[in-house]
Amino acid sequence: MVRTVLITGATSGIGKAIAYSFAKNGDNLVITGRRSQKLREIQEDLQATFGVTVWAYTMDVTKEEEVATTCQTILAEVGAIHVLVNNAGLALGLDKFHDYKPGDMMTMLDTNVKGLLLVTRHILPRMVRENHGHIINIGSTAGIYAYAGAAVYAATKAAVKVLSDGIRIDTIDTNIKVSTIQPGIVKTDFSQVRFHGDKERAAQVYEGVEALQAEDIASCVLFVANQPKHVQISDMTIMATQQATGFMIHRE
Ligand code: NDP
Ligand code: 8X3
Repeated sequence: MVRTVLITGATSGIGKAIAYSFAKNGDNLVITGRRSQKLREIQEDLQATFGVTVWAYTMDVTKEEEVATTCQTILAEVGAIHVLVNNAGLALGLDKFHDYKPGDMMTMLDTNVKGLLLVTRHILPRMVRENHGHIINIGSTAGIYAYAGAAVYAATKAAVKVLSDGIRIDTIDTNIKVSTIQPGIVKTDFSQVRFHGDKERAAQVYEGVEALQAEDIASCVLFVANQPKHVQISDMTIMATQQATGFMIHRE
């Protein structure tokens, strides 16, 4: 069966790699994110390279009305969503909690938690009505192991894990699956975003360690999504080989 896979935050990094891995698998895609131009470029490339159908919708997951309207439009124009990958997310700053910029704290909460809640709340009811679907939420090892300067980011990712578990309980009498993917250190634009565009500081995060690549996480997501109907992978944690906990990393 050709599935339709909706991905939030598909303009870069892990979300973009997930889009490519599902397209290569022959699935149709709905890609979303705030950067319309990037969405269009990715849409064209995916369609030309893999011959699948790709819809692109600009959607900022922190904007409640925009999420409601866009999700309704997607369900009306595209039809059923078989897999929802809640990937859009970010960390901002790496400061002690008492020094944190309030705006950064709230943006992390709004994106990583409220955004995921809103999108899921709009897409899940039809999955329940039609008794099929798979929600794959991108958490983080930070949701298991808090680390210095990341109290709020870690809390948002712990929330992702607990929300997934709660939704799995609430859909237990359906064929819907809910999975949390918890990556460790992945080399993407994540650190550039975290350090507000400071490329040098971002590069230091990946120095001396062979970090995971976005494609490593994408292949795990595809594996989770490609299990038979009776197999539900609830959680998957993926670390770099020289990583033992969220922030315990051996560097050469
Ligand atoms: P990137 O910065 O490369 O990608 C983040 C994506 O999220 C972009 O596509 C961005 O799209 C989207 N996004 C951010 N804010 C919003 C918003 N308000 N509305 C819609 N989309 C938004 O980082 P990663 O690929 O690394 O991060 C993807 C996910 O993986 C995040 O949830 C992150 O927390 C998680 N993660 C990352 C790890 C890492 O080490 N890199 C490890 C563990 C988890 P746009 O700017 O176009 O809106
Ligand atoms: C993002 C990676 O190392 O900041 O979740 O936890 S890390």
